Amino acid sequence: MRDAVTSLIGTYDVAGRYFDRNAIDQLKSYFETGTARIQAAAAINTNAAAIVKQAGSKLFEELPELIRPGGNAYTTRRYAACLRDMDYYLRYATYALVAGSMDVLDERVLQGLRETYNSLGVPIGPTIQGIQLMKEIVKARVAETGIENTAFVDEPFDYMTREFGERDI
Ligand SMILES: CCC1=C(C)/C(=C/C2=NC(=C\c3[nH]c(/C=C4\NC(=O)[C@H](C)[C@H]4CC)c(C)c3CCC(=O)O)/C(CCC(=O)O)=C2C)NC1=O
Repeated sequence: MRDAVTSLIGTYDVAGRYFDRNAIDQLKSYFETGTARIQAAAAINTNAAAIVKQAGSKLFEELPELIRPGGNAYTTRRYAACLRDMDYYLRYATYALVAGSMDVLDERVLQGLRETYNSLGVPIGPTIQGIQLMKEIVKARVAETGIENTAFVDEPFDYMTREFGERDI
């Protein structure tokens, strides 16, 4: 698993090169945004259960067929599995935010996920909708902590959406 710094070192080491201007700019940006990223992760951590619950309620309000007989989140067991998955996405999003790298998502979350979902009939479109709902809730919470530009918060949620959605052709 890599973070922004170790990936950069990896790239330059393979080429046997010192950090150039481009690398220095990337490092600067990583450290300059460090406090905000940690603050965002802290805001998510203390509210994780509420964020998942809120996003779940909104998702089932928008797509009530999911929790009706025949829906994939119907029955208490599957409902709970769905919210647990949302919790996974949220927790790993915080790791990626802190790492400044999406690598952890590839390695721990996305690998093989589409196959698992397909084999269980878990619909990917609605899952992505749930991930996007969490993004909006998280951004609002992060904004409440006084961080003005919350654009960086989008990255892990959009990355999961893109990678997960893209492979579902
Ligand atoms: C940390 C990485 C990680 C992920 C991401 C993960 C996902 C994951 N979700 C699963 C199931 C599931 N996932 C869902 C999710 C949903 N159903 C819906 O209709 C909604 C759209 C959606 C919630 C948003 C459901 C309902 C199941 C249970 C399906 C079944 O057993 O029939 C399963 C099958 C095994 C199990 O039930 O535990 C896995 C492996 N596991 C992991 O270790």
